[in-house]
Amino acid sequence: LCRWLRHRSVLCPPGPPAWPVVGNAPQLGSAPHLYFARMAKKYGNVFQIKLGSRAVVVLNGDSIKQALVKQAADFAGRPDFTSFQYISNGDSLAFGTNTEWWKVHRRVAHSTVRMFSTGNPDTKRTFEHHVLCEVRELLTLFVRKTQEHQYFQPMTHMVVSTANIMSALCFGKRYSYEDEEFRQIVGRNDQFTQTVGAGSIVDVMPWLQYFPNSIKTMFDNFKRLNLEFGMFIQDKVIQHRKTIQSSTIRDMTDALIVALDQLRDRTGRSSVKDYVPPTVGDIFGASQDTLSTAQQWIVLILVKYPEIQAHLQQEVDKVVDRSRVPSIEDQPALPYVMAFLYEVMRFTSFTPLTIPHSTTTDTSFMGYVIPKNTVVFINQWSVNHDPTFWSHPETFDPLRFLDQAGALNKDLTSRVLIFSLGKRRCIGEELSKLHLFLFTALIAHQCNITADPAKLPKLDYNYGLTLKPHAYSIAVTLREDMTLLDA
Ligand code: HJJ
Repeated sequence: LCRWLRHRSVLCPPGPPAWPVVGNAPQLGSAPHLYFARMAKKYGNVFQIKLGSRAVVVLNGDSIKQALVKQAADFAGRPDFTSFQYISNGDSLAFGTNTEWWKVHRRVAHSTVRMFSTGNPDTKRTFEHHVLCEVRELLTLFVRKTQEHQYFQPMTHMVVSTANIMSALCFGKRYSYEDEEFRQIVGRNDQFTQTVGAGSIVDVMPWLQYFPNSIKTMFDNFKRLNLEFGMFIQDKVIQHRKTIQSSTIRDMTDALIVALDQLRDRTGRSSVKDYVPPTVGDIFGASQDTLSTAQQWIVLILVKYPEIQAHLQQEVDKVVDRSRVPSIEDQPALPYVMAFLYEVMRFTSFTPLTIPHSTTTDTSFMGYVIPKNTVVFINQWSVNHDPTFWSHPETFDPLRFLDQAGALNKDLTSRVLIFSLGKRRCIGEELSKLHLFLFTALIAHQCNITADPAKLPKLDYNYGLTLKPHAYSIAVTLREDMTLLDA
């Protein structure tokens, strides 16, 4: 098709030569976003590769805004990838295609998330309370682990901790750190994100799943985890439907039941299936995975750069004395904490590529022709590490976001791309930023975290939809007194 188009003097995006059968898949390596950034230097921000037998257009830098904002409708699709069909039985909002019904549905999901987090001062207060309780549990556990083992691995505990906050909002229930069932449900984020990340091998060469090999094993595990996750969610929704009273909405599941049932009646779509489980599944699954990943990076960076940890503590101490704990209202007075968070998002770019997009129609884009149903990868990492915009992009430096007067530079923070843009942008952005602000301010106020001096922390990671840092060990001690633990 490309050759034919070139003949007719309309152009497909350029790109590296591809092998038969596998295409460019072997070149992706262990960090596809870095390979894509190298190819963008060579071929430009819009280039094309082949994965298996499929053409994939990769967008970098400024071209991303053009596609997702200016030509939003053309780029709002999702590919028919094999792995996506197993996520909530193919009914996931995030992985599903963009239809009229989907738009209404997304709006309901977004307002439900807001209703239990950043929607108004009351919901913010409740949300803050959940975060505070979970951070208190987490730090109590960390201090105990440090007393018992000196250095310990904090990663899985942070998964349970964030999952608990979201479980409280979604289902009105938290779990103990020892709860085996809950750890099973939220303990397989690595498998999930590796299977659905852009460039995942089963999606571009689906026939591999039928041969007995490591890809088949991985994919079988992925199917099992989605079945078990789906059963966990389904069970929650059934329990909620049994006990719901529309006069008192207890949690997000109740809110979604009311809103989606109403919508179903109003639009006369009574035959339509129940979209509550896939919607609450997306919200719970996405938030616990991404927020725990963010926390893992935050703690790793705090021990990697002790001087930055000290700087955070100094700022928090200046604003919050020992008689209380940091709260939402302190945010405007803590610009360094916010600068730190933006730098964590920029530097790690831990969602380096968004969930893959596809074109919904034949489209002409920045001088190229892209046919309908072409897979499109969005390289967020390339925006956050563009050396023509950021000075020393490979240096971790929160101060880049503060102006001369020490205030947060909003023009710069808005240039960090990690929640995507346009019709598919994240619905949890506000919740996430609030959660991570509270988490960071609370741990800076309450404790010292150090790395095992025998094993210096590295910033290596495993690639997937989210980048997970490799396992590391820390020690946690409380700072001079015990405000949080006594509270
Ligand atoms: C999950 C981890 C899961 C779902 C959903 C249904 C919506 C990071 C980015 C977007 C998030 C994408 C979404 C993920 C949904 C998970 C997550 C897991 C089962 C699920 C860019 O999250 O282990 O299992 O079933």
